[in-house]
Amino acid sequence: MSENLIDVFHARHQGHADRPALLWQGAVVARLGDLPHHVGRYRAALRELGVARGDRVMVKAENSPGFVFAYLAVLACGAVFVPLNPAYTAAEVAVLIDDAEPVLLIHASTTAIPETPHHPALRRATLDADGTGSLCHLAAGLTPDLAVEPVTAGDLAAILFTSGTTGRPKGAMLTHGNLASNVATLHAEWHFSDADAICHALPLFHVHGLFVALHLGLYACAPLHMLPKFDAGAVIAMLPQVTVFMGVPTFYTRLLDHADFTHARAAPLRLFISGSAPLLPSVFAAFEARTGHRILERYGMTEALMITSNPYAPAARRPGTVGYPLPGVALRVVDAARADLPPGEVGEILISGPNVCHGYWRRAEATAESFGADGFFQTGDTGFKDADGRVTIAGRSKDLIISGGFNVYPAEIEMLLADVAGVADVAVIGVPHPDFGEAVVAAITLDGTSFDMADFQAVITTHLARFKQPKAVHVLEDFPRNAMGKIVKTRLREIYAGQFTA
Ligand code: MCA
Ligand code: AMP
Repeated sequence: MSENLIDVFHARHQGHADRPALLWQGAVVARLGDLPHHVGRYRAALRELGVARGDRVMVKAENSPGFVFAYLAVLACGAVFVPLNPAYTAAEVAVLIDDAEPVLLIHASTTAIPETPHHPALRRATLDADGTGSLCHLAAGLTPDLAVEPVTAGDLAAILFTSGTTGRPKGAMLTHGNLASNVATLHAEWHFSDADAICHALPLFHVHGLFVALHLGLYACAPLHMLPKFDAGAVIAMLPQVTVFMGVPTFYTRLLDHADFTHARAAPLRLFISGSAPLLPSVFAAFEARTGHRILERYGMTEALMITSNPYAPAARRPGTVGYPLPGVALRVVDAARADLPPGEVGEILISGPNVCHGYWRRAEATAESFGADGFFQTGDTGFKDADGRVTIAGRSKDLIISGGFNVYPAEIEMLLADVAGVADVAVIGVPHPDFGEAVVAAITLDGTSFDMADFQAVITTHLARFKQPKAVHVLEDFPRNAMGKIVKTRLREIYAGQFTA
């Protein structure tokens, strides 16, 4: 039997043909019963563009119904979906094309796209949020191809790039089995049903928007009220029509900053979920005081989808913790020798389960490093368990900044900036930020040759997506260093801790 995720969704949609699947700008664009026809047109278009089983299809586009149909069509082809942040620069995309070697690049007509003379076979198509673009036009004129490629649970469904602590992007390989098992688990744990409707304001190019919010709607037969992007006013206006909202902590602080976000507005919802970055207990408390709702915080990562969750019973949700490992997930807290630590002691978090990816695309070494001989995946997060197994994230052993829910790897920026003329040394750190949680800050020293701040800034804007660009740059005489001469980033973080919050 085929284990294509599309077949899983279709089976769940039987008997719900009239239920709205997707709403865009307030209007129903697809019902569950006609979803196969929408997806089938895109599948026919993908086939015309040469996409076959196992091929990578790269998509760099904003949220839109066409994005959803194209994604589902890629899976229906048995091909591999590779989403990219539309904010990436051409330079960032070029590296990922070299790595993933897609047969097709679907992109918004306004987004930065590199020339690719060394990939002559790469086809291109456009997909714009207003429903225009060559892919949409092609699909509209074709007879739906309703076939779904049979695959096994172990076949690749998607590759999602995470920048990696070495500064070189790594593609996490997620299978149909990873995706299907995680959505089934979340559906049960978070008590989803066909009585739900979801406010979807997350970008579709990351796990949170694609594999949590979108998949839950499709799996539960719960209409997805989708927005082009998060906007507090638009979300507040939509709340009377939905039962569930999910987002990154920045969404919650922005809602709380909005005068129209009241107890009455939040009253019809049964569940607010937060993840992708730590939710401050002060935000949890302010949200409860304003709305009476206790936000359900969960923990996940690109390589493993959702890993732990606070309990569904509101009273059992505890701020500052990420709850318990999801059913089927084994979570260990270990010391440097990979020995299990007792409750209360902080160590590295290791996980295994049907949610964990099958390694990194064409990176056998990185895969072997991340999975120990025992098969447990090293998350790069540190934390501890209570006596009853409840997990608290304490920090990260990986050098990572999470800004507004987007990951920024300092090593990538440091490598780039170290090469700028006149720069001797660079350190990139994250410091507290009232809106984004953490903000990127760069500190540099100069080597005494010619240095030009305008050239330096130009390198940043040409090479780095906006969310990775340092929100402050400090030129130092020297760095705080340890006895080995290594830059002490913890000291730098202390020095600039009040940069945005003081
Ligand atoms: C935008 N900017 C940012 C960010 N977003 N800077 C730092 N961090 C960001 N996240 C830039 C903009 O380009 C702009 O620059 C300036 O900051 C202010 O933009 P603003 O209009 O305030 O931003 P926005 O467009 O409203 O976007 C903020 C946002 C967005 C809505 C919070 O960042 C967002 O949707 N974040 C969600 C990310 C997410 O889905 N993560 C899940 C990853 P300028 O003024 O120069 O133009 S999945 C994951 O992590 C795992 C699996 C998990 O557990 O879920
Ligand atoms: P990504 O690589 O974008 O999938 O980001 C995954 C990382 O986000 C995890 O390894 C954690 O460091 C962090 N993260 C996700 N959810 C939470 C949470 N609820 N609390 C703290 N950190 C989180």
